[in-house]
Amino acid sequence: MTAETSCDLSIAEVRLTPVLVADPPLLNTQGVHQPYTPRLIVEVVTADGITGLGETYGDTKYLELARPLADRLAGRPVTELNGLSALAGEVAVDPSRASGRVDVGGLRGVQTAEKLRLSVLSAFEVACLDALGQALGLPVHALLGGRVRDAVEYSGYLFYRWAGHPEGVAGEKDDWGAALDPAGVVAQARAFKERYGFRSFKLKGGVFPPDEETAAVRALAEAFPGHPLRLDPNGAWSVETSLRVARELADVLEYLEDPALGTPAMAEVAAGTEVPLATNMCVTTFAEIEEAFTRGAVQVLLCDHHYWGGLRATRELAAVCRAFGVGVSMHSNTHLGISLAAMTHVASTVPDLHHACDTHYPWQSEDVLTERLAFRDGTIAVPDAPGLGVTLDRDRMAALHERWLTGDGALRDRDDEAAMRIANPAWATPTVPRW
Ligand code: GKR
Ligand code: MG
Repeated sequence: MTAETSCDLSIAEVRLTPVLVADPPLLNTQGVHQPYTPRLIVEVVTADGITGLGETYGDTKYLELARPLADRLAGRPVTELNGLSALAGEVAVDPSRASGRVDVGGLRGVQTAEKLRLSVLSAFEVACLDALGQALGLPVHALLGGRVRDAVEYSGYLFYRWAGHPEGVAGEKDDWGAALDPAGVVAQARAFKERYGFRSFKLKGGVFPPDEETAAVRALAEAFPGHPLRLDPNGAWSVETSLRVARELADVLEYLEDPALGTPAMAEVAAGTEVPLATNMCVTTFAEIEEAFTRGAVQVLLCDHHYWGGLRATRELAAVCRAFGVGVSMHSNTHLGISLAAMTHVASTVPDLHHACDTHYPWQSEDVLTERLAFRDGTIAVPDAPGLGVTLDRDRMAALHERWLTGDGALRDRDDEAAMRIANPAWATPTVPRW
């Protein structure tokens, strides 16, 4: 844009498209991933016809908030991001959706009305930044102050998994095979390294008894000497078990992630081990920071720009972490390329990002983009194209939306416990600590 040109950055239209994305049978403390996971694609269209993209959780409780927020945006400029936060705060949340408690199994931390709003807001903020970047001819990272690295490193996110979804459940097939023991986990890590070049690995734990998961991490350490390793049982262990695992794996772990549930338990574990503790569960809101940081419960905070409210909030969080000497990296849940691009832009601007970020992206065989983001040597090159640097493939998005419209309505809300009950009718998400 030259100095003489001007453009109308006011929002003319907001389009919301819920989609169902194929997801493999990945195991966690709650159960197993459904064959399809809901995501929401947000398009913010300016008066000049520029379309910015955002993505967030697509479950009904998020859609219920996204719709009224979308209705309030018409006529507002995409530059008014602080105003956007205020608008999101005005959207009423059905109290039954926000328990204020950590959800059972705790995968998304405490469920408050504010947290649900922030998760929705994040997609609108990213879409506005994408539109603004396109209008100015600048990448999103430039709007956040500029990148301090050319590529963002990601870790290979290993999961115990079945070869396929339970018999009789419709779902997409893949060639990863099962991983249910140390040999299976190592084979999965080898495939991840060959396909994507990952140089560090995280194992999702809380699935098998801790000794089995400890053995899997040992096997990874032997197979990949020098590679940073993490184990994340999503709070499934007692303080005693956490301390035992930390002792047994102290020489190979980069960090132990959410071994026990909640700040008091994490603080007790932290007091008894030199192994750093990371979390994406006990600190998922600004209100939870003071207690956790002053008690030394957490040494690495895994930010998820979805639940912290966007890319600018992620940078604010990184500044708070810096002040307390707490490391920062990125958490992920099932997501598509729009979110991976957003994560990559913001991660590229955080100076003291010393750990490879998490991503589920390799597990997603489908996307709504014309071109998938590609990992090289375990990293994603930071895009310098205007905006997020990604292009929506409308046909692909329409196909995934069609699945949302016509598929099993129960899949519109992710429920790993229900998915597990199909294979094991007696299954109930274990109360924590399980071990
Ligand atoms: O997708 O099964 C999963 C993960 O357990 C995810 O839900 C978690 O939020 O990856 C996440 C984590 O690090 O806890
Ligand atoms: Mg985690």
